[in-house]
Amino acid sequence: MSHNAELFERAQRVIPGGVNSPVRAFRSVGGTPRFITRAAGAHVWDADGRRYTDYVGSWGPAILGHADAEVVEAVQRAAADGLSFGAPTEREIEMAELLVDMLPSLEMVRLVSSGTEATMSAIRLARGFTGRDAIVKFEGCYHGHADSLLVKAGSGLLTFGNPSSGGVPADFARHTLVLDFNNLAALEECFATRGDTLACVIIEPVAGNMNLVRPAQAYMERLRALCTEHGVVLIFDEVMTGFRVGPTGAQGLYGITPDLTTLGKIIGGGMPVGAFGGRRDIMRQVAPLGTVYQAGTLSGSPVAVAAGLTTLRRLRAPGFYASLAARTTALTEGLAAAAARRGVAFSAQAVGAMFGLYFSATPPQGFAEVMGADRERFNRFFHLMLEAGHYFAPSAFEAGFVSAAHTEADITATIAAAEAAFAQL
Ligand code: HOZ
Repeated sequence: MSHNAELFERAQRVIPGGVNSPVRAFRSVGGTPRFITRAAGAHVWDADGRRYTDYVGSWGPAILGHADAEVVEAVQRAAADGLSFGAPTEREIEMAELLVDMLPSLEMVRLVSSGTEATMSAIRLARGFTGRDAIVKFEGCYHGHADSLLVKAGSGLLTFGNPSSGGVPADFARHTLVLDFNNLAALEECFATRGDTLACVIIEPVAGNMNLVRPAQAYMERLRALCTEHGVVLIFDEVMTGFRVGPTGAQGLYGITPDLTTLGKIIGGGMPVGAFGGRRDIMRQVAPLGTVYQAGTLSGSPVAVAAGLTTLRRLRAPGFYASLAARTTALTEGLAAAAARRGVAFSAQAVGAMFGLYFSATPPQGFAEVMGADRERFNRFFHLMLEAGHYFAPSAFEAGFVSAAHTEADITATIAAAEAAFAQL
């Protein structure tokens, strides 16, 4: 039995499903999860000593590559001075100042410990600010696992949602309306009938939890206009896209200014950090200034903030994003060309350093099209690539990530392996 299989068996005796986050269990693709023992640059190693070129990158944070020397050193130095104080530190101010400087829509920001905390808090804040209860999210967008966000569409276009998880009271889901991503008619109808009762709309501006789905520019512009018209707080969940699709996230890429933004992943440089921030008048409602309560013992952890600060500063190097985007596009174009040579219906696209792979002739525009792609083929492709030493997300519904540590040789080797895999599908 392989070490990975032994560890999986052992893990399942004491951890639900053997994992601390469901997608890691490989349920979607089948087979045995790889237990990672170490990572460096663009590579991870598993318990059997096998090396993989990694396109998960800790689901986004590893934009500089794994175990970047400067980030690791910053963490070690911070840790030597104490792990956590439950009191403010100067480094938190530096982090907030840097975020406000890097992202023009942020006037004030609060640090938390995860993306889930960030979105949950942003929604409470939007409700507190507007005095309204109803919120809008989009089918296929994921914003962490807070109760009001684990909701799927109801029976009709404008009926409130149903829980998508056990343990979520139907009464909570009742306040969440779920719309179809990129569907302009549904958006117009929603605002025409309920616009003045909505506290907020929360959206992944480039959806990264139903594979990768790009928004239509006109759709995003109309969404912004409708929110302004009806006094609805527009929340961009940039936990995944923030500092990933470009230096100013998806909001910079599409030229849309949200009222609030949630961040995570990259801003922690691999350590647990999240943040929510935006308009000063809204952020001033957060306790202790305002009535909206939010708190955390480990919020602004000095060690995590050290990792995040070091990472964010490195992203400001001239040409950083251009070269990262070029490498990501080289991957997606190379994969698409390899599939075409092998006659496989496949498409791929990159947005900055984030990408989507689809076993369908063209990239999907929304949730229904994502669901229509050939999942069985993806699963076979995933396992062939894994066997060949290339680690993609273990689900057809996740986006992929390229880091600054991926070399041209890494990308070329992945494309060559993919061509061999396509030939076997
Ligand atoms: N939230 C991630 C999927 N989009 C999974 C995180 C994990 O399993 O580490």
